Amino acid sequence: MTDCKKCGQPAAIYLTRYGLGFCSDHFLEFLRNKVKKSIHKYKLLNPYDRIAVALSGGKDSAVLLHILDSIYSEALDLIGLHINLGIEPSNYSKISLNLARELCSDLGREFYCVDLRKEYRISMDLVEKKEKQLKRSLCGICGTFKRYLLNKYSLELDCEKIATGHVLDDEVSVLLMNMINGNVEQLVRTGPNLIAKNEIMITRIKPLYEISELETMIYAQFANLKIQDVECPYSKGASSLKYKKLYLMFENQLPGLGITFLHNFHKKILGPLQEYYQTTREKVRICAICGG
Ligand code: Q46
Ligand code: ZN
Repeated sequence: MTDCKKCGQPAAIYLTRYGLGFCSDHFLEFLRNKVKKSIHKYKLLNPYDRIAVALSGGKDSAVLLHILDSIYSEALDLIGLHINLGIEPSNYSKISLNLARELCSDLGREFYCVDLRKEYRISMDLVEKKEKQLKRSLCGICGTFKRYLLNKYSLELDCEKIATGHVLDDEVSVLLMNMINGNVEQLVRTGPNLIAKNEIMITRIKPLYEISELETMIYAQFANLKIQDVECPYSKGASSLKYKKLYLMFENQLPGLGITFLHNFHKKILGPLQEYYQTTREKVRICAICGG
């Protein structure tokens, strides 16, 4: 039996990637410190920022709010922002909303919910019924609604930034997907700190950028967080899930591959790619203006 690296008590978890064991309290501390390091490294936060935290009711965003609240308690003004997507099967949206609201109330943080049905008189249930007539995937449409509404309401709520619960697994699998499909426009817009380019956009930050989904799962369990345990009924067949499986296959063969890929992409590939993208975009714009 392994002991906790910090206190010598029997370890509740052994992390093969680091070769370290921790009791539950010291695992929570270990993960908070990891997030803190990413926040400093990527300059994600300033003291007394007002931050909207996109809360889905699921584990990653719940862990994000819990960690930010634990690290910064008084030093950040945190607001939970939830989008009710109107998904009735398995009571999905109702349960998600209640969990997100409850977490904010437990932590004494402001909570705000935006209802898709009130905004657009549409729900994801209605979108699903029309799926065959649509050219985009359900998750693609849902993602656009969410990005737009999170941006709009975090600005209306006078927030400086919006924090999302994207974890390492999400980032690596999306990078893989965009590289394989040659989506340069998407590739140049990745990273933990997406700074707003104008006043109608808000800066988007990802404090869990270097944290794996397995780590958020363990954190949620050790911190006794109540989280949505039902999968979204419309997630089946989503291509992002297929790329995530592909990534995990690689990661199982070569532990640490994901974080190395992410670091190398940002250190060595992103800069030249952004330069290339700027020059080619400029050419297209010139052609469009002169009609050539
Ligand atoms: S809620 Fe929406 Fe997700 Fe459901 S329809 Fe897809 S994107 S899976 S995170
Ligand atoms: Zn310990």
